[in-house]
Formats: sequence, C-alpha cells, structure tokens
Amino acid sequence: MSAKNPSYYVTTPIYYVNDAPHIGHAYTSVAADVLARFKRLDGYDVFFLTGTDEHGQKIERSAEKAGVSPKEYVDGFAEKFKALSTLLNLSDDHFIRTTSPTHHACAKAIWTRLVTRGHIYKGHYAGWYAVRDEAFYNEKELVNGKAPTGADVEWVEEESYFFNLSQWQEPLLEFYANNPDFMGPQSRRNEVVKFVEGGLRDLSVSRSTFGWGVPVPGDEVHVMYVWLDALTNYLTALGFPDENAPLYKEHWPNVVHLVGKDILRFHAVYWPAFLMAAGISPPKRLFAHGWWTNEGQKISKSLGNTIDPHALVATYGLDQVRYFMMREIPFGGDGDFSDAAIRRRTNSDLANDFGNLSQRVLSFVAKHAGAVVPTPGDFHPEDKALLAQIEPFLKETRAAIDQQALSRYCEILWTGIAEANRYVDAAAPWSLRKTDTARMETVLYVLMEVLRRIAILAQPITPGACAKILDQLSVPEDRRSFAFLDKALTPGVVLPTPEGVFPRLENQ
Ligand code: ME8
Repeated sequence: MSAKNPSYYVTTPIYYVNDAPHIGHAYTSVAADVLARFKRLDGYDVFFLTGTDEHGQKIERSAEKAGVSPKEYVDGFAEKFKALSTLLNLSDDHFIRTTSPTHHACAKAIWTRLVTRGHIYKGHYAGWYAVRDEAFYNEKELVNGKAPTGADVEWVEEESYFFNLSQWQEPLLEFYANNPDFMGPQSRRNEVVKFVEGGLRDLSVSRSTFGWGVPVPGDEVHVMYVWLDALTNYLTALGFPDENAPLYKEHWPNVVHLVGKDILRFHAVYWPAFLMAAGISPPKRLFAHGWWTNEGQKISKSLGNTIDPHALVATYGLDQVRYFMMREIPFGGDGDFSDAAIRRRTNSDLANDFGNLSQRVLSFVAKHAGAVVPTPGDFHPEDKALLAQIEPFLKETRAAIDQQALSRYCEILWTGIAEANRYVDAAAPWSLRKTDTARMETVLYVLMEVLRRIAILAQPITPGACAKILDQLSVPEDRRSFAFLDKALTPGVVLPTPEGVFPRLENQ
C-alpha cells in the first residue's frame, strides 16, 4: 500500500506459553482481527500484531514441571498459538515471540535508554511476588494472604534494579488528562486514574534468582522483569530500536492496544511511564475488554472448564464463533459463554436473519429472474426508505470501530438485515411474479443491493460467509472494499448457483 494511506496499528496481548490457548485468547485475537480487517477495507495501511510472551518465572517453572528445557517448552506452545491464528483465520501481519534475537535486542535497547536517562537504579527488593500474575504486591494489597487476583504469593528478597515509577505520577496524570481518548472504556479509565492518584512506588524491573529472561545489559546476573521485556514487543515488531524503520515511523503514532481487564494496569500505568522515560510517545489508545465465564463459572485450568477454540469451531463453525464473541456482550463488559447462548445467536441472527435473507433473495433470483442481476425500474418510497436506512452504515460502523464498540458494530448491520427481511415480506416478490414482473425485478434489485452493502460491511466479522454471499452476488474480489460501497450492482450480470451460508444448528 502506498505511504499516503492512513496507518493503523493494532495489537493483542502476547500470550503466556504456559498453557494451551483458550476462548479468552481467541476473544481478544478475534476482536483485534475485526478491527484490522475493518480498517484495511476502509483504506488504511494496517499492521496487526499478535504473538507469545515466553520468558519469566511462570514459564521457567512450568518447563521444569514438564521435565523439558524452557526453550523446548516455549517452542511447543508457540506452535499452538500460531495454530490458533490459523484456526481463527486471523489476518495478523506478524507473530512475535519474545525469545527471538530481534526482541532481545529491542528490550535491551529500551533498558539501556532507561539507564542512560537516569530512570533505573540498583537496589534490593523484599516483598511479595505472584508467579501466576508475574506481579509484585505489597502487604496492604494482599487479601487473605493471596494476591487480589487470587494468585498465590511468595516472599522474595533479592538484589534488583528499580525503575523510578514514583516520579511518573504527575506526568501520567497529566497524560491521562490531556488524552481523554487514551483509555476505554470510561469506567476503567476512572479506575486507573484513581490508582495513580493514590501514589506510585518504584518498580522492581529485574530478577536475579532465576535466569529465564532477557539478560540485563552489563549485569547478566539479572534478567529483565518479564513485563518490561514483554511490553517492548509492541516496539520490536516495528523495527525499534531503529527509529528510522518505516514501520516504526508510520505505525507507532497510531497504535491501538487491545487487552483484557486483568492486565490493564501494566498497559495503562507502567507502559506509558516506561515509554515517556525512554523518550518515546505513549500509545494512542488502549482498550480493556471484559472477562468471559463458562456457564457462570470462572474459567480456570484447575476447574477443568477451559474452552478449547478448536472444539468450538468444530461444533459451531468459525464465522458463528467469531460473530457470537463479538455480538454477545458489549465490548468492555463481562460475559458468559454457554452452549445455549451460542446456539441462540447462530440460529436467530445468522441462520434466520442474515442467512435467510441471502438465501431467499438469491434462490428466488436464480429460479424466477433468470439467474442474473435484475434490471430495476423507478424506486418506490419503500425502496428508497430501505436504501436510505443502509446509507449511513459506513459512517456509523466507523464510529463504532473507532470506539472498539464491536457489539454495537454488529447491531448496526443487523438492524439493516431485519429491515430488509421485513421489506421482502411486505413487497412479496413471489406475488409480483404473477402480477408485475417489472416491479418484482426492482424489489429484487433493491434487496441484492442491500445484501451487497451489508455483506461488504460485515466481512470483518464473518469473513467466510460474506465472501460466499459476495461470490453469489457476482461481486468481483477487487470490488469488496468500502470504497466500492457506492458502486451498485450492474443489471444483467450472471449469477452463480446460490447455496446456504449459515446452516441452522439442530437441537441436540
Ligand atoms: O497476561 N476472558 O498473558 P495471558 C477474556 N503475557 N479474556 C481472556 C480470558 C477470559 N476468561 N482469559 C484470558 C498475559 N484472556 C501477558 C500479556 S502483553 C505485553 C503480556 C485474554 O496468556 C485477555 O486478553 O495471561 C487477557 O488480557 C489475556 O488473555 C491474558 O493472557
């Protein structure tokens, strides 16, 4: 793409490779994929990054438990996360692994900058550490002897380097105040501001009692604290520390980080502080989504109720899973996964609404209108009303996407689908076939136009089904971006044989 296209950079968290991917990972990744696909179709030069977080005590201990070397261990799990990208049809431009030499070089460069600029000093850490969270906690934060997240904590005393986070309270508060759009949703923003207003303590940024990490430049007894290492992945992927790297120059100013609410503090507080201290601009936007439970229960390995994305896709279909995750809960809120809920969405929104609209229109045209794009006559008020309802969808969905309002984005399109289904019922082309074939052709043309526009706009959510619908409308592949929304179908173009795109799930 040429340099004049606006840029858009979207990231997922890099996932810990101590466990197989589950629905939570799939959720963030699909959301980022929807944003990336939408922006590409809207003419942006997009860079979509995902990957794996492979260092730290949690990984080192898991490898030990599995009886393999950390390297063997992480290589195995990284493959599983790459397979997740394939399974979910993610359009990621790069998959980063923090054990890669380029990442080590980037993390070390950031460290050196922080040292050179006077923000890191050597000291001694004595306090609590939760290996599961890879986070330090002070006594006050503990709840019944555990981390506030419920993770077990252990007492750590070791020589450690510190980042002077306490100095960044004011700059951070100023940054939040000057950049009201930095963080969403609003409720999370308030939480973070309150936390920073409460005061910040210097942060231990190295560990010296184990070795699985990026060695600290000039003092290799230490490895970098895994969060400092991990956060810099977002820069590594763009070619940093080469500040003239085209990807870095073009994309860093336009980054959107998607994360779960569990890791908001690391991204909203530590990360902008590290960046400001290193003389790099803080991220443009950060959005923290909510938490999935399974049939009302917290998802956890120990409860044995993690949901395997491979099984989900095998049972319901990929587009069905993608749509369900994006539509079921307002992005930012918590949600519950249940078999009944995904079946309901699949059968009502996809099979009955979108699938049925496409099937009834296209099979009717195939049987009764010569299997070509019909030739419309003058539009009646009801035709104009339906087309007018669809008209602002690009503007509306853009606004939703820029706020990461993914479920709202689906809702907008599905109001058009519902309206189009009502229009078919009212216009009754099956009756017009006997009384007024010219009017029938107009009605069918209007419906195909609506279907074309909605299928173009819905591609980011259900790419497989929309590709099939657009194939069946004979829309060439190079005319499916948003720039072509206003390029209406050409009457007379031959249509292929239609087939259903969203089968109904039968009750088991
Ligand atoms: O935190 N519901 O990695 P991680 C929704 N390596 N989202 C969920 C979820 C759930 N039940 N469970 C997991 C890490 N997620 C660090 C990140 S980034 C520089 C380093 C998603 O493997 C959600 O995005 O524990 C969450 O933030 C992420 O997985 C945590 O993944």
